[in-house]
This record gives sequence, C-alpha cells and structure tokens, in this order.
Amino acid sequence: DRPTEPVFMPKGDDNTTFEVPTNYLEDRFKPLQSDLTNRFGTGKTVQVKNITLPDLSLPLMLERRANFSLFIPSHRRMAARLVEVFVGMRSLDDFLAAAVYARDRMNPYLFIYALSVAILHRPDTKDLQVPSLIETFPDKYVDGAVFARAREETSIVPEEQRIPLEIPRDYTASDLDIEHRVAYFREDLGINLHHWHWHLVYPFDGPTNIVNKDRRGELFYYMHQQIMARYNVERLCNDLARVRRLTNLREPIPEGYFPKLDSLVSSRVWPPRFANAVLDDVYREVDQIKFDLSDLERWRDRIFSAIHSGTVVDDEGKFVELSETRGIDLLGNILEASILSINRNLYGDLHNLGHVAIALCHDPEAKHLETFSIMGDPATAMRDPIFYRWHAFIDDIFQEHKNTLPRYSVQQLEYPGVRISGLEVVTEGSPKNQLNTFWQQSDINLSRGLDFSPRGAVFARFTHLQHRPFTYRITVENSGNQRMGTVRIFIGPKFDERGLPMLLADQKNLFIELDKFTVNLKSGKNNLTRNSSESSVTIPFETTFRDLNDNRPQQQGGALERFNYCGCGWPQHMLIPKGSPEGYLCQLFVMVSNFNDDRVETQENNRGCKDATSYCGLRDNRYPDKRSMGYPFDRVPRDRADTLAQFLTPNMIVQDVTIRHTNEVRPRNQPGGQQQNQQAQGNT
Ligand code: CUO
Repeated sequence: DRPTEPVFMPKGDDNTTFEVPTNYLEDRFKPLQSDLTNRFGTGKTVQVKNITLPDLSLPLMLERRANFSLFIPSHRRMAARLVEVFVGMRSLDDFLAAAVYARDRMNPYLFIYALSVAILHRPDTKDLQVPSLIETFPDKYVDGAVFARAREETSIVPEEQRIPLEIPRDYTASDLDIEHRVAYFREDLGINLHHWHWHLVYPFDGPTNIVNKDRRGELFYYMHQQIMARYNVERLCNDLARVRRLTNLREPIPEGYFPKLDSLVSSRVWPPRFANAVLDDVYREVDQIKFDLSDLERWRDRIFSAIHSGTVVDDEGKFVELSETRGIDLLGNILEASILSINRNLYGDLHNLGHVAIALCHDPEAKHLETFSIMGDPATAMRDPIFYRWHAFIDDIFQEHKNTLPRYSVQQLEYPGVRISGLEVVTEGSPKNQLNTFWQQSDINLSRGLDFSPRGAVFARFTHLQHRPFTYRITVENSGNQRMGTVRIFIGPKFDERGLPMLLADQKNLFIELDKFTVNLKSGKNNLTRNSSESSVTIPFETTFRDLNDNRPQQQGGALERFNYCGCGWPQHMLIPKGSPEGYLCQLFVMVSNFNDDRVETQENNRGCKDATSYCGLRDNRYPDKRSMGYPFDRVPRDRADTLAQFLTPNMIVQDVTIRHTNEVRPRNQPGGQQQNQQAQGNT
C-alpha cells in the first residue's frame, strides 16, 4: 500500500518527522514492466510481506550516487541505524521486506554494507550467502580501464567466444616509484577482500551486541599488527626499508598514489594523492564533519600519557587500569575508536579520523566537490602506501603499551617435559627448508558488478603471488604422560635492511603468524606433520574468489560450503612473503605451549567457519586462545634474551628457511575450477 503523496512520519523522541519517499524505482519502470520481466525475470517470484515501515530517515539521507565511507562519522551513524533496523526485524520475512524497501532507494554501498553485517549477525540468516564484494563492486578492486572493455566484449562477442580481459600487473605506477615494488601486495584482491570482511565481522559502530565481541579491541590491534609485519617483511624481500611511521601530521607526505579505480556507483574516479601532499584540518558541511589536526594530536598525547601512567579515565572520571590481560583490549577500542571506547570525549577517534584526514587531504573543505580517496574505505585502503605509514604509527602506540608490561618469565614460556627436537619444511621437488613462490593468473567474473543487463559472464584475469604447497615436519619429545599442546608457528626475517643479524627486540615485531593448532602429545616421540593449506590464518583460494554460480554441493567444494565469517581470512596465496630470486633467508619458529594455559571454553554448537581463527576469531564464540594475541612475541623479550637463540626454551625451535622466488607467470586456474588450480600448483 504505497502512499502517492508524501507522508510525514514521526522520526523519534524529538517528534520531528520525515518524508516517506514515493519515488519507487518500480513505479518509474512500471510502463516497461512486461518487457523487463521478459528480459530479466528468472521465472521465480519472491513474495514480500507488507510491513510497517521502520524509520529509515537517517540512512536515506545519503544520496543514492554518493560515495560511502565507514570512517566518516555521519556515514557510520547511517550505517549503524540501517544495521540496527535490519538486525531488529522480528522475522526473516520482515527482514526481507525491509531489505527490499531499502534496496530500492538507498545508496547501494551503504545498503550492501548494512545488509552484509545483518546477514552475518542475524541468527536466521547465518547460513545465507553474502555476495562477494568483488562481484557486487568490482570497481573497488580492479583497474577502472577494464570496465569499458568488459562492456564492449559483452555487447559484441557471444558469451562462449569471450576471452578474459587481462589486467596488467603494473597499472598503478611504474618502477620509477620505489614503493611500486610492493604494489603486488598492497593491491592484491584477496588481501583487500580480507580487510573488508574483517571490518564487516568487527564493525566499530552499530548495535552494541554486534560490536561487543570477545577481545575485539585486542584483535583490532593484532590483525593490523600482523598486516604491518607482513608488509614489512615483503618490503625487506624487495630491498626496501621497513615502513616509516606517520608521526608528523604537518609534514608533506612523499608517497603519492593514483589508484586508477572508477566508482561505478558515483560514476567518478577515486581521487589520487599527489606526492608531497599536506594534511589539513577538515571541515566539510556536506559530510557533517569537522575536526582539526590538533584534535588528532591531542588525542594521541592523551593516549600516550594514559599508557605511561598505566590507567585510562572512563567517562565518569574513574581510573581504569591498563592491565596485563585487559589493557590491550581497552586500548584497541579507544584507539580505533569503536563505540566500546571507555571515553570518547577524552581519547577521541584517532585511527578512524586519521583515515579521513588522509582520505580528504585533496579537498578538506569540499571546495571542489570532491569525495574521499581510497583511504576512506576499508575495501580499498590497503592499496595505498600511506595506509601502512598510518598503521605503523597506530601499531607503535600499541607497542608503547606492550613495552610497559612485564616480560614473559621462563615459566610463562616453557612447557616442562616437552621438547622440540626437530623441525623441517618440505616442498615437493625442492631442497629441504626451501619455500617457493611464483606468479599465478586467476579469473574473476565482472558481469554482476557492471549493471543489471543480462550480459552473461565476462572475466578479468589478474596476476597474483602464489607459493607451492609445503609441509612442516615437527618432532616433539614428551617425557611425561599423554597431554595436549598448542603448536604456534611463525616466520620472520633473519637479517635487517643492512644484512646484519636482528635483535629480538626488533625481530619480534616482524614475526608473521603462519599457523596455530592443538595437538595431542603421546608419551615419547611425536612426529607431527602439518600442511601449509591448513593454516589458521588463511582461507583457501576458492573461498576468497568463490564463484557465486558454483552450486556444487559442499562436499565437492561448492560455493555454498562456507561464506560470511569465512570470507574473513588472509588469502592462502599470500601466506608467505615473496622471497627473492637468490633465496631470502628467514627464521621459522615453532613453539608448543601448554594447552591447559591456552584453553578457552568455546561452545560446540558453533556452525561458523573455522578457517582463519587467528585473525578473525570464531563466530558466536570467545577468541579460541587464552594467551595474549601474538604470544610469545607480543612483549619485550625477557632479560638476557637479545637474540632469538637466547630466547628459546626447550619447547621452542628455530630453523633457517629460504624463500626462493621464480619470476615467472604460471598456469592460471579456470573460472570456478578448483581442480585445475590445484593441478597448476602441483605441476610447478
Ligand atoms: Cu583496518 Cu585502519 O583499520 O583500516
């Protein structure tokens, strides 16, 4: 029962009203109804219930064709409201009706964000598939130039004769820009999808029961710390120094970035940032946003003094200790900042508004009617070198807190009676303790993100890093009775930028978590083997790039097997750094800790994905490891442990491994073709 005249409905407590929109898209297209049904209909009809309209005035304020940024406070309030409405709908039918209503007239990116968060968190939609963002918004992931070619291909060439459109490897910059050496990491589709998904699973605004997940502030710290470790090691492999923190907000930023992404929603290109851009105070009425760089500096200083005094002040003026176990979680929520921040007035919104200041430095006052750049969107931010300078600064604040904590004692590290006596890594066809990387090509279907025309599939072919699968072989001696242990595997560089052995105090920040799993240790000698594909930080290639048309049953690896939470996870193809042609020397570290000290009671009824728990946690459950995230490398090393060798207790072991890179592009996988992909890997 649609109103034909504007209807004013009460908006909230303050008795203001809002206008119910009457410009329904279907009405606009009604004269074409039968033609459209013939062209687009699938023969299936979905009944939508007639419901009382929820108050959607806030999210409706964002223009349909505007760009949407989670980091801009007014946008995040709109998103939080829409999530609240979607999650609050009493039944699945009501949810569907609200979603259909919103879909028809809201900003599509805001809509997809809120819809995805709601689907992830409603009990009745947990098994429903969230469309992969790479297919709904391919413009956030691939070279804008490809879309004109895709339209041309799909308008002229019959589907069966279409060829994948190759995205060149070096389309955002040339090698004259040294930062471009690691563009393959920053612009990797899987890495950017992971980051988007992580922020979907851990929103910082919205209904409290969705935001308030176990140790979410700590996981914000740890997941981003690991991104920094990974990026820094990737830089070392490419003869680049570690990232410099963005500590001075007034200094020109030498790193320019020209993303060459088109926004299909707003029909604009994403703004670039020229080299030596300078940040400025932000005052944009259009975005209802106003803050000064000095606000960021003030919040930073207050956070530092809280860390140094070991206490934060809550919004009632009470002192709360930044304790050994809970401090990092409090700090994560303060710094990000999430709605769980203990005192937003005092500690502000440092990390999010840093993203905004950088994202708007080309037009901080909206004089040129320009919108934010890619730093303003979690789906695209990791492409930009400045992301890592900003997050190096944020991570350093967390490290400042970690440096105040007591060092781990030997008792907190050892596992009496358990000794690791052997470790090697085996890659088929390679010498022992060698890992191998190469380039691989894969295809993604762009057609769903182009528009609504029935075009059939059109694929873009992109080149990404890949490694040959490998196996860890670990020998553990247990001199006691049968018991449980947690195996923790990390890899880190052996030498610094100058080729000198690293001090553990520096090296610890560069250790990349590769895997973590529980083992049953029988009395005596245990030979453990574990495959790289089982990693607790990654999701399989097929999950990252699942084809939504892949309706094979779960057992055969069909797309319906896992999604949602499972979309969160570091892409398996980026598990290890690229290495170098001559072989980049790393140290592989393995530890077995006492499971009794690690165990967390999790609920067994969990149906979520268990693929990438180290970085993404477990759905509807507590984080499945009681230790501080990053243990044992999250604190200042213990006394007289200047090097990794001095740090070792008998339940730890270190093995030198080299990562050798072959600069060749190897066979691609076919669209949706898991088998071909594995074959291609096996053949290399
Ligand atoms: Cu994930 Cu700054 O938090 O982007």
